[in-house]
Amino acid sequence: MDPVDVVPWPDELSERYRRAGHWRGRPLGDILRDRAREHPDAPAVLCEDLSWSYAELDGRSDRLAAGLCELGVRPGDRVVVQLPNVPEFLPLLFALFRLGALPVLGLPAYRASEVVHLCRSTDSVAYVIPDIDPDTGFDYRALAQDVRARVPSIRHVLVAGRAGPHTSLREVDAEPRPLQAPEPGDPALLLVSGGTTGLPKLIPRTHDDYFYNLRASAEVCALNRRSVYLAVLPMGHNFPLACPGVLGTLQAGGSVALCSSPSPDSAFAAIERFSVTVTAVVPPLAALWTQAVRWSSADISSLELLQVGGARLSADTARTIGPALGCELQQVFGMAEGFLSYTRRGDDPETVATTQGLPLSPDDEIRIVDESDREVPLGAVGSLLTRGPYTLRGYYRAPEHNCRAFTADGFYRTGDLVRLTPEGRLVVEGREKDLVNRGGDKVSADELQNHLRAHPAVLDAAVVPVPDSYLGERTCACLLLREGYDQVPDVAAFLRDRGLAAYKIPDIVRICDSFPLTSVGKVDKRELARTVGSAPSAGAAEFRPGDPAADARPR
Ligand code: OOB
Repeated sequence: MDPVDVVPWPDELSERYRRAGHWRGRPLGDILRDRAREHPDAPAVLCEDLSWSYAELDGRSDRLAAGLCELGVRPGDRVVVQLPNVPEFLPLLFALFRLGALPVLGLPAYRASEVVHLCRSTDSVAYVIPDIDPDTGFDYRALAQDVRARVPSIRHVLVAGRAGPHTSLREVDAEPRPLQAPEPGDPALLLVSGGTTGLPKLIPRTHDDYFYNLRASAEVCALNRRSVYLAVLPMGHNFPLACPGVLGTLQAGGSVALCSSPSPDSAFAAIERFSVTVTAVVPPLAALWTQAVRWSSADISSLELLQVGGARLSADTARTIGPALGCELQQVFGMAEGFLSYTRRGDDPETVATTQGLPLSPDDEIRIVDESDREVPLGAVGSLLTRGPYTLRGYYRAPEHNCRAFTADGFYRTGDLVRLTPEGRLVVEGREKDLVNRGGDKVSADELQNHLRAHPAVLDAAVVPVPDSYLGERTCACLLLREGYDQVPDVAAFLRDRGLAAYKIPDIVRICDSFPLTSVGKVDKRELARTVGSAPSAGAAEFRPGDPAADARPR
């Protein structure tokens, strides 16, 4: 990897993290190696009628690594992976880790706009997809044809399923061969940032830092060989992947069960069938499950721990979760960039309901500051800055953005507003970054505004969150129209045609005469959000995303 692509930790901190035993100098591919040696026959992956032992998952990963090598995938190459929670995801990840090639993890909801950006900004050599989304009928193979035509670096499209014009992932198979292990300080994967900029930034996570992230998370959650983790959220996201998620579970020697839909029916059936002990969801799903359990006949008594994170969980909802689902609740505040904060097992229920817990690592350094980067008094609300053994030091290939996103001494500006309780626990109070958090799905205002401004009728656009009882926030696009236009009824179709993921399509479109401005002449988003949230406009046109996969709202 070109050294200008990633920003390393300074030597003195690296040394500290090694001495503390956080960084152990082992590549992520070893997670599986150790467990396959210790208990080869234990179940590693469970999905419908399929069950793969550790030995089987290990062997499949080696064969796939060799197959990818034959295709010409080399150490340091990038491979965009856009898979739902299918078993093939896991051997693919381990194959790439072992090869030293970097998975670039996209979400299943991404469409051409997002995927082309991921492929182009990383010069990826391959793109891995499912065939068809069984719920919506969406054909990823057609998307891949479009992507391939637009991104010349993509030499292979690999399909988990029926390949159509592309290559079947099953055919990527060869006799295992010795491979040069990657350096533990090298990036192992690229995660997508929730993002506040026009195009999402990529987050390099090293073998050392991610291994620590998932191992320490597994310890906090007390995972062990008897743990059965259900992947409900898409595994391309940091939370279900490594907090502790599927990788943390495998590291602990437990079993990973996969569920393709987060609906209560599917998830509860999977919990019963596989005797799931732990899973992770976003707040709207936690609320939905808490309601749905009353009408469900499924036996979910095996569930010990429900992790909830990704967006604000109200204390009222939090208090109902444990009693309704018969399990312990854990709040998780985290980010793909690294920093994680967990309530701890055994914390009293009020602490779990009202705080986001303690930082994961004793070496997480946090500062809570005002607009001038001065620390606020203890207990006051301020912006969270952080650095530590698993928090990035710079986005991938983004030197200019990095100057703004980090302090001179390497603290990451999270964009979250937090305070500390007298016991030192974190409470997330709000956000200063310009995005809409739609129940855990992040919509960058800047990215959406740029798409909206491309519409012939749109002179300017300002995207703000509006409160929503189910998702927490919904997306409102405020538009100024060009002369001669008084409506834009086709906004949703326009955005979909531009290849935007369905969850980014505004929930509400509002035509405005002007935008409120700050004293320095910028659009005053806070004021705009306040007026939009408080008074429905007579002229407001309302849109629902056309893609039912876009949100889990019961209709
Ligand atoms: C997780 O990661 P991202 O990268 O999709 O989003 C990070 C942002 C945070 O900066 C914060 O604004 C928000 O999502 N957030 C929360 C939250 N957890 C995340 N806001 C309020 N309360 C929470 N509990 O969302 C993520 C990554 C790993 C674990 C959990 C969540």
